[in-house]
Amino acid sequence: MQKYSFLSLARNALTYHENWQRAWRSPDPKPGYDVVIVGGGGHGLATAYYLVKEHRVGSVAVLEKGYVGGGNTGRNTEIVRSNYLWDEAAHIYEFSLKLWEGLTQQINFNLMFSQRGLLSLGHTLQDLRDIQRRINANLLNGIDSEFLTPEQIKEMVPAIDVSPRARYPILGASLQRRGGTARHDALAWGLARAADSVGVDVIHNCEVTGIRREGGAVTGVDTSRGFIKAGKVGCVTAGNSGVLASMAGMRLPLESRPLQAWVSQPLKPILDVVVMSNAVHAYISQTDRGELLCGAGVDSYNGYGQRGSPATLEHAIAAIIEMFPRFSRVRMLRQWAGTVDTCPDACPIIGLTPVKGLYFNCGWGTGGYKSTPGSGWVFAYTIAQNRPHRLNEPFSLERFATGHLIDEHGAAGVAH
Ligand code: FAD
Ligand code: PYC
Repeated sequence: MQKYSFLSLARNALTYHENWQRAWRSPDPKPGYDVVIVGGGGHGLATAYYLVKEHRVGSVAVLEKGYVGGGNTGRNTEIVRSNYLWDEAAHIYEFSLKLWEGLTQQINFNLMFSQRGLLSLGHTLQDLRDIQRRINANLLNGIDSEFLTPEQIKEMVPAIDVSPRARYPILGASLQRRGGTARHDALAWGLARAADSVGVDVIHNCEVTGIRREGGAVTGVDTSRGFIKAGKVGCVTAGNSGVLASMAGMRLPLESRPLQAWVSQPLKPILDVVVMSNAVHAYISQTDRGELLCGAGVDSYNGYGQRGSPATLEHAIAAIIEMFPRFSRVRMLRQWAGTVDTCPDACPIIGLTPVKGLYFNCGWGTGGYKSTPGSGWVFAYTIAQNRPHRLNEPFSLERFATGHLIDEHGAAGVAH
């Protein structure tokens, strides 16, 4: 790993970073690769890294139309947890959480992974029943989960209003102590460097514009930098997955919607746990810089614009202020949005397609950041072995024909 002394940092600053060593190369595309991964977000980069590291695939490229992490990976609210309801989902998210627990060391890049704990609040008796059911299901799967009373919540989060007169009275919560946050751009940079270090070509400004096929099998991709031959193609393009699928003559059961977030001006430390409320469509944590980092549910219309509507934003801010009245005078610093790809059952699609050599990993919707390492690991397995791993077998495209849906709307964390 590179080491920088204070002097070298100062010298680089004064020379406008001209001689700053790149963390990963910036190669031109080669004429062909064994595997091409479309999409330089966390999932695509992790897939490429594990393809080489675990499966010794000879030549791999990641093609990114913009810059690494410029999609949802660099726009999310950094929440990592594994407290999903159904076994299939719980297994893959817990597998991912275990990978997170060793990832900083594995890729030798500080991801600022902070298992500060995550509260999911309940405001009605039905919320409490759902919370209790999910806690029981989590415990049966070996996932840490516990119930907190309003008094215990208040002790953990002194800034919150748990009084019965509150507009959204807080009746209880589940707590996953191993849940928390990790810095999202560190994940993108760390995975790009890790993939590069095992020989993956990470290629920026290279938009895939077509997927070529011959006799029902993929032969390569047309890009803004010319045709690139490929034995196999893995598409990991989140909100743009429907567009990629149509290039291969397919339709996926996905909707692309805006999901927005915002941060406040920096404050002194006041909140050292993540607080989510699915029922009021809002959630909040505090970053290491002191900003309150908040988010809303998805906007209720389809679109590819990375913008959210003021109505959704206003609703979520109002809900947060109801729960934390003392934040009412805090100033907002900036707001942004991403385009999330949601499936009807709020679970991803990870697997083979009817086109030989073409694979899709998408549909993570509002919740794929936490699964980045696990998703990359199973997708690399699927591409290398041309069959799903047992962890992603339930998430095949066929489930929309067989009816074996895995309804995780309740655990999705944000409403959609
Ligand atoms: P992306 O990071 O979007 O990467 C896909 C890449 O594909 C993009 O960089 C894009 O430029 C590229 N691409 C698209 N089309 C092409 C093309 N034709 N050619 C080449 N490249 C192409 N999840 C959580 O678990 N916890 C959270 O707290 C959380 N909060 C969120 C908050 C917001 C506001 C948003 C928007 C999302 C949130 N998510 C969260 C969801 C999470 O961010 C995503 O599920 C996850 O980051 C998806 O990663 P990815 O690598 O699949 O996609
Ligand atoms: O999946 O935990 C989640 C989440 C929180 C905010 C957005 N997604």
